[in-house]
Amino acid sequence: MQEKLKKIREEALARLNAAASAEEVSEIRVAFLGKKGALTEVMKGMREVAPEDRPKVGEWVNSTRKVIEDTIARTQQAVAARALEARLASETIDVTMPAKLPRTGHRHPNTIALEELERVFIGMGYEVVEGPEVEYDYYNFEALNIPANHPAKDEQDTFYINDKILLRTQTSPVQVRVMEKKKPPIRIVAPGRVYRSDDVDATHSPCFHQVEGLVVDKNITFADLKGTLAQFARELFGQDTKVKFRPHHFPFTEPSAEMDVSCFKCGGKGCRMCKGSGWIEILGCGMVHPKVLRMSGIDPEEYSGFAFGIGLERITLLKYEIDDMRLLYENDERFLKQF
Ligand code: 2U9
Repeated sequence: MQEKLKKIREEALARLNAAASAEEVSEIRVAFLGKKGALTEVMKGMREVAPEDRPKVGEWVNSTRKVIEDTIARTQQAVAARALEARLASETIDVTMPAKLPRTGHRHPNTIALEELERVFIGMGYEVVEGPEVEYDYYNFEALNIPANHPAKDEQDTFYINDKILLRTQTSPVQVRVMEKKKPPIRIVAPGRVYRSDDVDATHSPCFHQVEGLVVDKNITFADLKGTLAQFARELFGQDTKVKFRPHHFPFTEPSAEMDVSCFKCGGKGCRMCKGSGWIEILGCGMVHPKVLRMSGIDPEEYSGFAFGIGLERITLLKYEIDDMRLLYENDERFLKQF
């Protein structure tokens, strides 16, 4: 009997010594101390032991059980400690490693240019207003002194939803809507997407962006227009920038002009940027036509105003010296990440 118990103890201790996980220790407990375990089987055999030997044998069994139980407890602790150690080692954070930088995006060059333009006009007390891209023919043409069959409608051909509704060709309708609703003084810039039935090339796109401005108040003159746009040019292109106004024609302004700025690359001497002329065309402008004021409910006898229109892409291309407008729309990361 003693031999048998010794064998059980040695086997249990050997297996516990080799146990690598809590599950294994638990299996060993069942194998030796469980209901059908090796030691329990020995206990069941006590009936066959002579009564006088029973206390001694009982003592052997109990001491074997105690040794096995104590070893199980120690092994359990050791296995748990080892598991924790392994987990800590695998989850160690090296705080000296450089952090993974999130790939953040940035503003599109057109947006950068637009926000710069807006900043200049906001600084002069203008409000930024936006309006619908799908517009009534009335707001896009009629209210701007471009009636049916006017040749300007051919130059500004667009996409028609039906006879009365179209994709706006300019952001001027936004300003018309403001004039209808608000009494002067009005001082607004209207940025946004506009559409024309144009083929794509290096300087044209069927969808581009404008920033238009409108000022209406008492006693507004061409001098206000010149002063405002000269200041705008200096803020955008540098304090030494000169401006020049060339007479032009727009149906919605009278008189009308185009404004050039002295070339910010060569200072006016003539270079590739200004095609040798020393001047760069920037925008169109003029005094708001009295008919346009009247149609929107503003009395041209009491009020006058000036307006201007800037092609945003043109400013972006000049600012970054980009020679093809298509690059702005292709969303090629190799191009965009440069800004
Ligand atoms: C109202 C009255 C008048 C807006 C104006 C221009 C001149 C102009 C062009 C610039 C480049 C269009 O994108 S472009 O091709 N625009 O030259 N726009 S005056 O005149 C207005 C606007 C609103 C009520």
